[in-house]
Amino acid sequence: MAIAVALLRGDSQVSGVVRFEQAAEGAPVRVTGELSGLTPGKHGFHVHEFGDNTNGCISAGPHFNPHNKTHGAPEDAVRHVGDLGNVVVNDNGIATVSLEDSVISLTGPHSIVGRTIIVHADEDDLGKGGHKLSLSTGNAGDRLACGVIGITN
Ligand SMILES: [Cu+2]
Ligand SMILES: [Zn+2]
Repeated sequence: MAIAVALLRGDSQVSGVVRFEQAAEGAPVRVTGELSGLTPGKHGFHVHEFGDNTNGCISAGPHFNPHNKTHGAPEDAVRHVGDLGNVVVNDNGIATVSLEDSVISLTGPHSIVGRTIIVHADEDDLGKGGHKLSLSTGNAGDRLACGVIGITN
């Protein structure tokens, strides 16, 4: 069992904690947690390439994309490894994160450990919005909060 955690913070009031659990190498990663301070609705949620927040969330670089694919939905065959879709925020500004993903990993070439998880200002269009940014970022807008993913127990 591998477990990792990230504390998300940013320039805004948005914050949260996200946990990642993987029973064994090759098993799906269970992602759970809670984010607060967001506007109600959908917000893009991705793993970005770098574990660097020195200049805020922008230092985390682009979506984690080791295979040079275009942006997509978590269930798409063509997606970035880091594409986790959207979180859904309720009327109290809270998003309860609960998802499972079989592409990200906590070990090996798809490892997200030492990279950054980001929640965005806008909805990720999952590559289907027809915007010039749809196939790179899902046009998800500003980076509201981010945190480096680190191993824990
Ligand atoms: Cu992102
Ligand atoms: Zn992406």
